[in-house]
Parts: sequence; structure tokens; C-alpha cells
Amino acid sequence: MKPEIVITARGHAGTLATLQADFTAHLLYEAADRDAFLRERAPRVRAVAAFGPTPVDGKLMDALPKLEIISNFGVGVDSIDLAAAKQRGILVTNTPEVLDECVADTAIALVLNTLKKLPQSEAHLRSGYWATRGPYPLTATLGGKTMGILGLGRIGEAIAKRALACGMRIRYHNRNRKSSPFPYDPDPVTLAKNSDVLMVVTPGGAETNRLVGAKVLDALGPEGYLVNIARGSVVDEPVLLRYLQEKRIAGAGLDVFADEPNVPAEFFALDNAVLFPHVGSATVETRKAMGDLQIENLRRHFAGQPVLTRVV
Ligand code: 8YV
Repeated sequence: MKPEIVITARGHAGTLATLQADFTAHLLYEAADRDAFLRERAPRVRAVAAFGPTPVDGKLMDALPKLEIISNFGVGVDSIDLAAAKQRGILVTNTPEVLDECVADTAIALVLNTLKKLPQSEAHLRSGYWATRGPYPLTATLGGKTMGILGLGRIGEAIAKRALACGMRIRYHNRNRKSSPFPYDPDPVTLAKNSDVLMVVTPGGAETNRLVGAKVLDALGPEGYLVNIARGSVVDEPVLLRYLQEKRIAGAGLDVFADEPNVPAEFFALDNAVLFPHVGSATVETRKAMGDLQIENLRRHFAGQPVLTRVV
């Protein structure tokens, strides 16, 4: 008998196919009546395979009394109520490390695109303006600028490596100071004050909700750039929009938004922002590695072996 699992959202296609082959999978996202769907299957479901921002909360856990493990596709587990899982003795796993270099590539691409305005200059060419209006205006260089990393974990370290190769200086702030060669700032405002580019790489969730608001953006100032590859919730989005419109910061590079996939249309009109549709880890290779790890955690759990990447 294959173990029965619930899949929360339509995630990575290859991973979904393997999950459906290896387990008896119930697709919650296809249920017309979610409560009835859960009631019918609840007594047999032992695992949840979680994808994307779809919440896995205490209510869902209570609806599945035999639930033993929640295996997340992604390193960020802000959509899962970890305290509720812990309280109920439910294991939670994620997919760290396999995506670090890929997300760091996207992050440094976002820095390059934001400072050098490469998408805007390409649009200038495609519009025919190069010939009619002349060259695209001069932009900004990375070398010699300071990147302040808010959240220096494994992904932050991989971004630092790339930024150093571009001639940038690095400083950071974490809740707890690390043993790191990079200078430490005691709070996000001081980090922003000391940085030309503020790189947001913190986890999402309640503890970092709107950590980057008016005070941090004021400290970053009209010459400073914000880059966010973490979670939209970490930044006060309406305040950021206003600061970009009023040129109170120089620009922003955003891979994440508060209510994905809905991005406020006012962002589209900005010339000083580069916007990516949450593609940090979105390559064929990385998504396969993430799915393999998500599935391996489930396999190990059901084989009575320790999971590889436990969160709680
Ligand atoms: C994915 C991510 O976009 O790992 C994370 O935390 O945000 C990304 O890698 C996401 O998990 C896909 O569902």
C-alpha cells in the first residue's frame, strides 16, 4: 500500500508526476469543496507535500489527524505554521542548499539589471529610440559600491561571493552576529545607512514582516538601491512604491512581492525598478533538485529513516 499524501498546490510538474507515481496523492488544489475533500480522505493521509505560498496552518493539520510530515518544496517555510506543527508532533522539512547558487545568480543579475538599467536600455533599443533619440542615459557601476546583506545565511554568502567578484564591498546584519570576515551592523537602519545596495535575504514570516519600511529606506537614501529576493512581506510594499515614485531611493530590484502573482500596476510604470516574477530558483536543474529533496524526505520518513533536511 502506498502512503497517502495531500498536495497543496500545482507545483513543479516533474515533482508532481513523481509524487503521484510513488504515493496515493490527493490534489487539494483541485477540490471544489475543500472541507468535504479533506473529511473524506483525512483518516488515511500521513503527509502533506507543500508548494508555494498556499498556507499549511493549524486548521489543515487538525483536519488530518494522521498527519506525520509536511515536506515543503522550497527553502522558505513561511507558509507553514511551524509552531502548530511542533505542537502536534508533525515533522517539517524544506529544500535548503540545492538552490543557494541559483538564487544567488538571480540576485546578482537583479543587482546588475537594477544599477545598470539593462532591461530599460534594451527597451530603448527595441523602441527604436537609439537611432532617433540617441544613446541610453548613463547608469551606475557596481565596483566600489557597498552591498549590505540583510540576512547573511547560505544564500547571502553565495551572493557575497558574486558581489565581491564585481568589486563590491560587503557588510551585513543578522539577528545574531556570525563569525564572518564582513563588517557587522547592529540593525537594519544602520546597515542601510552604510550601504549603496541593500540586499534582502531574510526568511519571511511574522518576525521579518515589513522589516524594511520608511526608516530603512530613508537610511538607504536617494543614492541607494533596494534588492529583494527574500519575501515580499519583508518590505512595506506601499511605502516602497511611494519612495520609488518620489525618487527617495535610487531604484529597486524585486523578485518577490507581497501578494504574488498580483503585482500592483503602479510598479509597471516605474523607470527605476526592475521586476522579476519570483524566478530566484526557477531553472530546470534547480527545481528538479528541490523536488528530488522534497520527495527523498518523504521516502525516508516512510522507510523509517531520518529525513535529510528537517526544520522542526
Ligand atoms: C520557490 C522559494 O519559488 O525556496 C523558496 O523559498 O521562494 C523559491 O525557491 C518556491 O518555493 C516555489 O514554490
